[in-house]
Amino acid sequence: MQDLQAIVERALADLAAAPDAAALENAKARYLGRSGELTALLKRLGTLPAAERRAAGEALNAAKARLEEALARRRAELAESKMQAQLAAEALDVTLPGRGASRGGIHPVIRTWQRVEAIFRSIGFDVADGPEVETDWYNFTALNNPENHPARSMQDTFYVDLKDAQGLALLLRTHTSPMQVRYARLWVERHRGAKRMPPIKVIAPGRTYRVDSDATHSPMFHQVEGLWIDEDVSFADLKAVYTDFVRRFFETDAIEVRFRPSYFPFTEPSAEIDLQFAAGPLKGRWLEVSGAGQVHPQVVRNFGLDPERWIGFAFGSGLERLTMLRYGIDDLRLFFDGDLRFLRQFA
Ligand code: 2NM
Repeated sequence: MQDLQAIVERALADLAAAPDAAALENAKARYLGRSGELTALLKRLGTLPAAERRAAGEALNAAKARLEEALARRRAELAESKMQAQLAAEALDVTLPGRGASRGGIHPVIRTWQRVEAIFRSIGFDVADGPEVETDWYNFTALNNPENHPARSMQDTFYVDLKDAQGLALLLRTHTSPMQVRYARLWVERHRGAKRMPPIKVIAPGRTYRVDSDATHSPMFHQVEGLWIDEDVSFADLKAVYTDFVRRFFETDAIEVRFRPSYFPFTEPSAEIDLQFAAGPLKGRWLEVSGAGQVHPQVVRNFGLDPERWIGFAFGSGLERLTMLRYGIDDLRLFFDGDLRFLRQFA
């Protein structure tokens, strides 16, 4: 069995040295395969004299067991190093610095929104926001819009294919005044039974929607509406508050403010508010900036208040319009194009 000793040593060396799974399986075939060297010896076992057969058989089986054990060990080694190589190749260095993100900017209309909030907060107004999908009641009825008013038509208003819990139409709010109705009614509710209800002083900035799209109208636009209700709030207060607002908003006292008679269903009397700069590129032209008026008695009633006792004003301004005047922007569409050459100027 000189042969066997040599075969086993060679086989153990080959198996241990196999560089990969394919080489290992080849080495296995050379010794343990159907025409392998050890298999050949096993096949010759039957030709040996009976006296030698037992010892030779034991030696061959022991040799076979050693080779199989060596094969299994090398298989495990190769599998382990393959996995380690894969882990190393797929490793992520989570400590690397990022590739860098560029800094965003605040959209000019949102800058206006923030400015308006800061100014009105500083004179004691609360800021309210709420649903953009409104009920017909809050958006129109509570605001004294007649049932057949054209603003209520499908031509002018985005209706939603859903009804509220009472089966009433839902729509995208066409102004932020429904939020003021919500705010006023909650205010009244909260102070029910109190000795004295504090004044309602609130602005409602936010997105509004109308079926309108051309060079000077977009289907979504931003409004801010203001509301001040107390027992003695007058049109003079409206003039003072709004004049103070535009002077602070445009950062100049060289602005004249003019109130022109107008009509809105939710105010009586109603006015358009115009302003005129005494200097600068817009100097000398009356520019329309807002609608306003004394809140209509029916609307006060819809707030849950007695219009014989409670009185006040409301106004509504477009944030796009205020932004265009403040920065000298001449095309509304620039706000919606997302052109970085435009937007970067405000970042
Ligand atoms: C405007 C013009 C005039 C207004 C009225 C109300 C409310 F809720 F008190 F009835 N909020 N906003 C109003 C008044 C809005 O926008 C051009």
